[in-house]
Amino acid sequence: MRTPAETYRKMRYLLFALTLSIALAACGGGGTSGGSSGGQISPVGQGTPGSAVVQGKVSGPVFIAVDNDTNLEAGRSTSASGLTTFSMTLPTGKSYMFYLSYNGVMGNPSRVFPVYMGMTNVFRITSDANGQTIDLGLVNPDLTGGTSTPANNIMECPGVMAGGENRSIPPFLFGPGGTPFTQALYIPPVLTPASMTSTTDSYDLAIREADVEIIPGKLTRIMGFNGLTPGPTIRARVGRQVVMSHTNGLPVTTLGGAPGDVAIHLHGGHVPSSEDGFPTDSVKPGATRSYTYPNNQLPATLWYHDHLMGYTGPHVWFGMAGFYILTDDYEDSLGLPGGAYEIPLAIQDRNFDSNGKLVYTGNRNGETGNTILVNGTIQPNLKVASRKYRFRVLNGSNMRKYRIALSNGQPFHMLGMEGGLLPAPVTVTSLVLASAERADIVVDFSSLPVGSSVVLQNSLGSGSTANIMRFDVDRVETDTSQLPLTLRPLEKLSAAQAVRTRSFTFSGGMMGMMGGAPWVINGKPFDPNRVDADPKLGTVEIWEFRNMSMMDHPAHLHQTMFQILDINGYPPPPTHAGWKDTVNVPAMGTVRIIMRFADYAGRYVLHCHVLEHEDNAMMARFDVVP
Ligand SMILES: [Cu+2]
Repeated sequence: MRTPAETYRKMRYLLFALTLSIALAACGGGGTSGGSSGGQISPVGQGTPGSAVVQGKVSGPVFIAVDNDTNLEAGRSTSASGLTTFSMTLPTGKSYMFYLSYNGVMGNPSRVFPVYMGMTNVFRITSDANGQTIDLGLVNPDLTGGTSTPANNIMECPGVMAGGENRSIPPFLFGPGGTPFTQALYIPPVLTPASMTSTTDSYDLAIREADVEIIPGKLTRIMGFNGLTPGPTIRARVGRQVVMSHTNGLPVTTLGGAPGDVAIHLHGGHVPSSEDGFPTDSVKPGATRSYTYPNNQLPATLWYHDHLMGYTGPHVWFGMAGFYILTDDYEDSLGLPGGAYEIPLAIQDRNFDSNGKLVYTGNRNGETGNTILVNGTIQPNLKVASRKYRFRVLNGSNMRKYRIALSNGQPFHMLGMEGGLLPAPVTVTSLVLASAERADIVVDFSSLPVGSSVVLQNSLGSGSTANIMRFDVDRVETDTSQLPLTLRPLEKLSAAQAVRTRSFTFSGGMMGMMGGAPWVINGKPFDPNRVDADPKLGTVEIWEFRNMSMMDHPAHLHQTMFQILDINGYPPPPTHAGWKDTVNVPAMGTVRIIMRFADYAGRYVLHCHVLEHEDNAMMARFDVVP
């Protein structure tokens, strides 16, 4: 029996010999955001001590699991040479670190795995002759197949610290009557410029805490642009400059214990480095800062949000995000549904306590909530006419991934994703959106009779996270809008244009050990003073993202839109074949993107858009050099 301190010293001693560390987060079945029982899973209820058996084959001399909270060893298996089967039973409700030492050489980056309680978790760890791990994965339960139940779908697994498992968080709080779809969708106001010149629209925004009614009859403290969440919508035109002037009215310490400093980023904006909201380029409480956006880019659904170093997760969770919709004359000429028939939908998940207070736990695996909001309204309804609508859908969630689909199975039409219009609409019946991804879609309600309803569903969710909002057809209207056969020609970048290929590996870091970073790129935690890539201004490059972990990492690049070359070796689906700024790099998968670094030199960032991964160092600085 070791004391925690003794174990800690033991682990320090072992560290020099580690070639691999795997952080394992025990995934409980008692959570309210998707921990329902299914298949072979036998979840253990909240408050009940459970256990999970971990088995695998390891070729290193030591394999050890350590409780990450107390540094108590949970078990150990030793292999002197060759492959040894290990098996250990771990108490659940904790997170674990696994270490494989091999010949005293530091090797591959670590990986993150959930451990599923009440069942056997089989890992596959194979090293080559040099001791480098060549194969590593969770064999059972199979998280990669298409048949996984919500309980073993990693995106539904909230992790040991996630809000869904926090017993202070009550089950999902519906609106009045305990039923969804009772509140009308909130549509953020379009902000009027404080001043306009022949070239520039200037906006003044006040960032502040505010009490808003999200749950009927209760007040929820948020922090938001003009005290709203989402913030007011900015409508911008290509070629007209926008100046957003933010006055930071937050206290020094704000909600969730986060600092009141902010760094505002226009997500998807092609802007000079000085205007990009670099994570350490912060605006103190009481200060005012203007950001100038040239709008010298293709029209698209952009959004603005806080990007403060280490605190983007809580700042966005508590409300700091808003739409920025960029249009031009050409798009106007297409006759797409507009005005009252063009509606932004920001989908976000949150947890509330029984008093209506937002609860943020800072789960380093990614914060998830058991309550789905659209534009800050819990599972709202929208009264629609029997005609076409254009919805600009944003996954504004910190971590949760959605597969959107309509409950009647009817198709919808994709106009584009983050970077604007595709060459032609793509008709689909469902679409997966990772954090920060957008879908510009047209839904045609004309075949639905007045009085009928259709639900926008999330087929990756279960229970309270399975439904997003409901459309209620309440009138007939003449529809003069168009869904054109073609939209906007696409300049397709080809691999032959690239002057260089760079590789970025996304993986878990030495979580908790020696104060290390939980998430890293190319084995390194974010350092704002270290330049990890230096593409030359005006050139085209290919960047390869390798995900060496069992969680998805939606990779987001600042400065420019990109195109996907391939995902796990396959060309992207037609929906993803246009300009994008975020691409989901699937667990253990590889994605290659291509882009041109035009117009602006200076420092920018590449990062995972699971906000708690980003906050926990999964970010890299790159400098565009003249
Ligand atoms: Cu990530």
